[in-house]
Amino acid sequence: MNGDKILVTRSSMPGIEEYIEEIRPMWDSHWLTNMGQKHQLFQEQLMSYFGADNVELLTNGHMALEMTIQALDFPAGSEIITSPFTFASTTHAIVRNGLTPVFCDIDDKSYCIDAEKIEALITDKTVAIMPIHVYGNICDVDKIDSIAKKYDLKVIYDAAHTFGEKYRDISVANYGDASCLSFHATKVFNSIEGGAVVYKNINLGKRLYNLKNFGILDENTVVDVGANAKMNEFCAAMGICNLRHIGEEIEKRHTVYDRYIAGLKDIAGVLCNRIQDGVQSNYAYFPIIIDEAEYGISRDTLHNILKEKNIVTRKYFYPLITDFECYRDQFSSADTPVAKWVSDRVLTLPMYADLSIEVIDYIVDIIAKAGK
Ligand code: T4K
Repeated sequence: MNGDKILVTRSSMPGIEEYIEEIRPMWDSHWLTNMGQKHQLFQEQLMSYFGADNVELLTNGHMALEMTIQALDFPAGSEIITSPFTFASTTHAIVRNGLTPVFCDIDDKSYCIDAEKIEALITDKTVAIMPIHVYGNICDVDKIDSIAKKYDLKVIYDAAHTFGEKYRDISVANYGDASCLSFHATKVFNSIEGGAVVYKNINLGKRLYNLKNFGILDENTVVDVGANAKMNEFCAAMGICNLRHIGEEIEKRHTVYDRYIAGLKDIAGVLCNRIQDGVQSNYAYFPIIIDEAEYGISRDTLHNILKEKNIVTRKYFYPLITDFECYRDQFSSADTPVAKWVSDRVLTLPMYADLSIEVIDYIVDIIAKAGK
């Protein structure tokens, strides 16, 4: 270890020459954005990668969520059932569409929505369920699907953490009416900034395409109150390059995951996230839960000890959404006790493809010695 900080993640990048080759044609075409050739090619490559008929590219994962909700045209005052153990984006996407989030608690193993608790929250205003595949753990897609069918609800998955994952040999992006992915710099797969919606209904796609370009249909016709959420050519080119290396990227993360598990599995009070049956994981994050009673010190104390030794961990996801300043007057974290419990104890350790065995062992050693 040298004195450099080890951050919670580090963007994967192709070789610089590879990227330059990919963007070189733009110096001839001068075509930089607005659904150019790279956009088209990246979209086609993703359809093939996901095994999906329909993929719409957007500027980021947040706009994928926000525009999917807008495109579904829910009546004002509608409610969407979601969970509060997530990044700000999920709930903000609902609220920024003028709709009401209804918070369901999470499962204590997968950290995803507890599907058994969804039905009790359905009212005559419920229009959709927006579950999150937290850390790339997969929600109970069968149960959610059957509830959605029974009550005629849409299912919009926040699949921001799932790139490259399969569940029962199907790309995770194919579940629900729509799945929204993030290609942010911090993700397993990045296009610098970027996002996509994988969807089933062709009309949803037409609206998304329109909405991301100000609602413009043609030169003389604007049919919708859209915004600007188009992926530019430089981002699409980065996506094309990174897609060539995604298999190797996930394999390296797998090695990191295995090394952490080997080092941490026997430390009392440190609970590791386990890969679910039937899931081909992308090893997106490495969360641990600190049970202070058994471990001897709190999550926050461990966070600080690691920080003093230049290891920057993050509390994804703390505080709980319902405790955010902008929401705490409207919701209570007491209504989702499991989510609150997890949020108060979780720490995500550094995780990226090139994290060395030496550094992983150093981190494990600190964690092993910090407890009682
Ligand atoms: N839904 C869920 C469940 C999500 O987790 C997210 C995003 C979204 C929706 C929305 O998707 P996007 O609209 O973002 O596509 C980060 C990311 O910005 C965010 O994408 C991600 N979730 C969230 C969990 O983490 P911060 O504020 O923690 O990022 P930041 O800037 O502190 O970066 C973390 C570490 O990553 C840095 O310490 C170093 C490394 N890094 C960061 C950047 C920006 C790099 O290596 N390269 C970089 O360019 O939110």
